[in-house]
Amino acid sequence: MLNAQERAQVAQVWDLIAGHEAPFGAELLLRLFTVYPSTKTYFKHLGVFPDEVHLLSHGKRLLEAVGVAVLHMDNLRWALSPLADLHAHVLRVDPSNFPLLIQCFQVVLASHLQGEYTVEMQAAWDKFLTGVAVVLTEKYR
Ligand code: HNI
Repeated sequence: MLNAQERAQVAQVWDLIAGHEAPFGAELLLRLFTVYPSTKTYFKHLGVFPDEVHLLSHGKRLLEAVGVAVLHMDNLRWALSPLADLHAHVLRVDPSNFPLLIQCFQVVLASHLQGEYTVEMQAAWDKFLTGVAVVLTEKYR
């Protein structure tokens, strides 16, 4: 899926996030819920204005799963299989929500890394996160 250079770029950016999954994940969710309020319908249990504790705890879980995906870039289908089951069969998240999350993810990375986040890194992360989304949504059929 990703070539050697793209893998290196994804790993290089992940090194900056690893260890800070909770704050990065919380910012990602806050952006997602604010920019695309319809995504909040899946998180009704967090209330109309999800508090910071929930954003941090769910954000941490989400980003930790992205970390697992980074470690298993070659075998995403295997590594994310239980999460794919959860999103398709239990949570029933409409697949159209995944590109929205990817877009917010890109904004989080760009706003933190600024000039360090090269166009090549953005392209590599787009390809990588799209691969994650494909795996998380393919069990819908
Ligand atoms: Ni997602 C739960 C990872 C996209 C809605 N999600 C999880 C969990 C992980 C996770 C990890 C926790 C699983 C557990 O507790 O066993 N989600 C991911 C990843 C992506 C993603 C890696 C995409 C890259 N999820 C989305 C999207 C939505 C979404 C796009 C809806 C807009 N996820 C949920 C909901 C839950 C969830 C809802 C359950 C939340 C809860 O509080 O239990």
